[in-house]
Amino acid sequence: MERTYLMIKPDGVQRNLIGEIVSRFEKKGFTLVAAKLTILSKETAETHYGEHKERPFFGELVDFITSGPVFAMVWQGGNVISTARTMMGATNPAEAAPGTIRGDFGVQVAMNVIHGSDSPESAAREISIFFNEEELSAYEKTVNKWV
Ligand code: RTP
Ligand code: MG
Repeated sequence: MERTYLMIKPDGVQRNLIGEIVSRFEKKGFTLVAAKLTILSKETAETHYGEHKERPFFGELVDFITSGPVFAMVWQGGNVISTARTMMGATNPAEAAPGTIRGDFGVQVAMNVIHGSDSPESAAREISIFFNEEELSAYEKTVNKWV
């Protein structure tokens, strides 16, 4: 069963969107296997976004993601990595389709509400940055046979 790392960014937490966003993934039929509210250290943020360290916006990205609590989550389900990215919408909320999380709730590219792993390799790497193996609850929901 596939797993992905999703993170509600500081703007989403400040704007009281945790419940709305968790609800979308629950209703879709995915299973939450870990979650916590946490403030990232600069080191953790730089590790998480390491692929962007040469980009001009890297400093702003790290400053923003460490500016307040994030809601870190691991979700499980069939094809969850790419389906979650579809549900999130385009990186720039101005271009994200209505009905997607970024399309419905975002305006600026820097404050685009949510992060999601973009590949199985990223998911494994990112999950291990934020959660220990013991924090991941392995279980099955019987309702999932219907979705
Ligand atoms: P994320 O990693 O946060 O899920 O977003 P993503 O895959 O859709 O986009 P990515 O290319 O990985 O970019 C990471 C984050 O950097 C910010 N960004 N700012 N100022 C800019 O031009 C710019 N471009 C990207 C965004 O907040 C993006 O989510
Ligand atoms: Mg990315």
